[in-house]
Amino acid sequence: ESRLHSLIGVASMNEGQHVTFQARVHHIRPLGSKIIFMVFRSQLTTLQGVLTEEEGVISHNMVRWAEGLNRETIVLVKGVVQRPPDGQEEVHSTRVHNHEVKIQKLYVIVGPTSTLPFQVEGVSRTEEADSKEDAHLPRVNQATRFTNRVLDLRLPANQAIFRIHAGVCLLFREFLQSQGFLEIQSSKFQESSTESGAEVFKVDYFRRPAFLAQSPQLAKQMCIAADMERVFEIGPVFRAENSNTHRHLTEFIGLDLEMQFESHYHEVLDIIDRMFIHMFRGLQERFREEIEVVKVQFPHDDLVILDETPRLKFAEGIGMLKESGWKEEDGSPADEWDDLSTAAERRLGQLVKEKYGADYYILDKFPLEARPFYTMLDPEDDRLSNSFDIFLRGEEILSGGQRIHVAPMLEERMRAAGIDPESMKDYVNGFRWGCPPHGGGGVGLERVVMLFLKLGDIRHASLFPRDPKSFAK
Ligand code: ATP
Ligand code: AMO
Repeated sequence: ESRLHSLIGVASMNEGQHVTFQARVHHIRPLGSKIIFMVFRSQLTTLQGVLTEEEGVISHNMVRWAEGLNRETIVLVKGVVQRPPDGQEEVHSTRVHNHEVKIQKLYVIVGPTSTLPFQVEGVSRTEEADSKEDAHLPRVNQATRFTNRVLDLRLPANQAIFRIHAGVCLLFREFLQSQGFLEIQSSKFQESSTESGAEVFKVDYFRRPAFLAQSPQLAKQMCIAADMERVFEIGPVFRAENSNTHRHLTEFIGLDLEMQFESHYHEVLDIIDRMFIHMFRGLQERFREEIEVVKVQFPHDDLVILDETPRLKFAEGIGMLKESGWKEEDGSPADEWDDLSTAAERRLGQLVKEKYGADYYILDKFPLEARPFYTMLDPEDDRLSNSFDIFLRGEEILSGGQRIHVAPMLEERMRAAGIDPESMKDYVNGFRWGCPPHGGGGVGLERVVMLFLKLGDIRHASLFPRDPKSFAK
């Protein structure tokens, strides 16, 4: 067992306890010539330490030396937990703790050897807090933070975001495993494209062309044709879309699932709905501390999840938009045969929130033309499809639906989309050899994290984000 205490543990200890911990120097503030306050930071936690000159115990030189330490230095601290005098509670914390540490010994483990491009301490508070405290610190723009991402990731809010990021994967996997789904990992080298809308990245595969997978769509369907019944995958997805928006990355993590169903594709939708409820409630219960730390930097209201998720037909959604006075000039045609634009999605999200009070809802029965070739037609109206999108705070987080499982119909739809079935022979053979009725969906992990925490920009939800501007010199 480690002889070190964790900073979060120290923050909840009783007065008088002797502690030893390792942390970064987050902030240093002198009080007169004999006292300095040092704020220590470790992951989500910050805690104040106080070093006081004391005859025969802590020398004047020791205090001066400590005051001169660089921020971000990793130190080993020995001390005693005490209550700060009233009015001297730590003010630089992401969350205020009622205790501080009286520093008895301080050792440097390692410090920065070059000037930091910005100070973590200077960006770890909201705009509001910034204006009150430390107005002297230089403002740091987002670009500087992203080009120095390692330093940026040290922010307590970022530490919390990536725990929640892992939590989304954990809850997705946990729920699907409990429902008998098998976890798969499909190859990212592909022979052809999979999603009609998005562009593919071409790679040189021993001088033959290959493509990076735009989704595990073909592979997960082939697993159903191979009798695996229920599968899911968590893996990278590549899209060569030159979309410089707040919600598009060129590489993101896809949470995909595919399953056989008995009689209706709503069996798939029901599983997906229960999965999301499990995920959002699980995040709210198990990641409370992380959510609060994120809120310090990205203020937001908790997500509202109803016991019964509103399910609307696409045409009903368009009807609500039209009724609210939505016009073509507002961003997209309010037409039941066209896909929704981002602006229309958001407006519809507001309307659903006003009507049902929900931040999370389902839109079913999309127009066939707005969907990829593999989507099953609605047997009652072949201008529609058995497919759905799911929205969180008014933006798309999932696309899914029933797939065409009969070869002749699939081949016809491929030709109509300008795809030669022989160019995707391995895929088409899966159906020629008999495949059960099935459906599934795909979620963008970073979108879920961004919208759940209202981060405003998908880059905040990606460790080292890749977008169309990446690798530019
Ligand atoms: P899909 O699953 O359909 O790919 P998506 O969430 O990736 O969904 P897109 O289909 O790429 O999003 O786009 C959805 C909407 O977002 C489009 O209707 C379009 O209006 C908008 N959009 C996409 N790219 C851009 C862009 N570069 N600039 C502005 N809006 C865009
Ligand atoms: P789709 O193309 O809608 O569907 O993608 C599924 C989900 O992935 C997310 N997403 C993205 N996230 C970040 N950056 C992007 N550029 C990006 N593009 C999409 C969205 C979207 O809802 N094969 C189907 C899924 C299926 O039917 O199973 C597919 O890939 O959250």
